[in-house]
Amino acid sequence: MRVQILSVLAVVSAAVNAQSSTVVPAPEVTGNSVGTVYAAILPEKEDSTVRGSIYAYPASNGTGVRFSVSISGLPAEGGPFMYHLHEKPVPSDGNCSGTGAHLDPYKRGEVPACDASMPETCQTGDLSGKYGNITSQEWTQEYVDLYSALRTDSVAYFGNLSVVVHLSDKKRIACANFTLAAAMDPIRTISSGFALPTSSGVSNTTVPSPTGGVPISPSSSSSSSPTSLPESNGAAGKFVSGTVAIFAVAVALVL
Ligand SMILES: *[C@@H]1O[C@H](CO)[C@@H](O)[C@H](O)[C@H]1NC(C)=O
Ligand SMILES: *[C@@H]1O[C@H](CO)[C@@H](O)[C@H](O)[C@H]1NC(C)=O
Ligand SMILES: *[C@@H]1O[C@H](CO)[C@@H](O)[C@H](O)[C@H]1NC(C)=O
Ligand SMILES: *[C@@H]1O[C@H](CO)[C@@H](O)[C@H](O)[C@H]1NC(C)=O
Ligand SMILES: *[C@@H]1O[C@H](CO)[C@@H](O)[C@H](O)[C@H]1NC(C)=O
Ligand SMILES: *[C@@H]1O[C@H](CO)[C@@H](O)[C@H](O)[C@H]1NC(C)=O
Ligand SMILES: [Cu+2]
Repeated sequence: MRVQILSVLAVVSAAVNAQSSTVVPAPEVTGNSVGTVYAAILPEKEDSTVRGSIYAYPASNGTGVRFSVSISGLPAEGGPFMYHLHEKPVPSDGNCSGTGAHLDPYKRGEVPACDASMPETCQTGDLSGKYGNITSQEWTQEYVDLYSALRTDSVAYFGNLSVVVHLSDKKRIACANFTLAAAMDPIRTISSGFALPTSSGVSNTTVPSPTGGVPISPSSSSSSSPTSLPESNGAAGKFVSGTVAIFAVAVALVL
């Protein structure tokens, strides 16, 4: 009996150890090529100078998501700043506490800390852990994260979630929902667009507005691009909600 109990304990403790020391790597998310552009635009609050946006595009080869980060007005003290995809949207009152924890669909947890040399082992939403903290008051950066999804059928989908910017002590200083900025429409071909903020030429004057247009990356801005973007997110948003409404009516009729 004692031997049995001991061996059960050994198995349990081995399992616990395995769980805490082995991080299951996140899979790369393929099939992001067709779809949509999402944007998180930090709200302009009177009591904060922080402004900016994070655009999320399907990676050009379909694997992962290309993030374009542009943030300005960060405080002189309190850095380096961290930012993450969080697991819940921002409540309507704008309180960043309501966004919950980091997006962590594979339940890796907070510890051990993300090792940027093995980004697949980090929490999916830990963008600053994987690609670096924000170390100045103005920041632009672009990168592809292979583990994020714009496909709604992936657990790593964040298009209806949020991004949160933190001080070094984790205090939440800004947050925004991601929203659909444009649905890519292969039929229409509009080649005009904003230039993306680039890593050279940091600017605090122009943050692309979600209603003013959609920035198009240097790599996809040529007129031969097979994809295109409608002029305003209003149209895309109406189209989507219209589709949802039709679907809801259809469901109602069936039921
Ligand atoms: C897609 O491009 C990324 C770099 O942006 C690369 O790491 C990845 O292996 C590529 N995937 C495929 C399937 O080609
Ligand atoms: C964020 O999105 C959620 C869900 O769509 C919505 O309820 C909430 O009001 C939005 N938050 C803000 C600050 O717009
Ligand atoms: C934000 O929400 C948290 C709890 O979620 C609460 O403790 C805090 O007082 C709220 N802040 C404001 C400004 O309402
Ligand atoms: C976001 O969308 C996904 C896929 O449609 C869904 O499973 C998830 O519940 C949604 N999350 C929130 C917070 O709305
Ligand atoms: C980012 O800053 C936090 C807080 O200061 C720190 O714990 C973390 O190690 C930093 N991450 C990187 C990748 O430098
Ligand atoms: C941009 O930043 C520079 C220096 O950081 C400042 O002098 C300038 O007034 C800022 N412009 C705007 C529009 O905030
Ligand atoms: Cu966070």
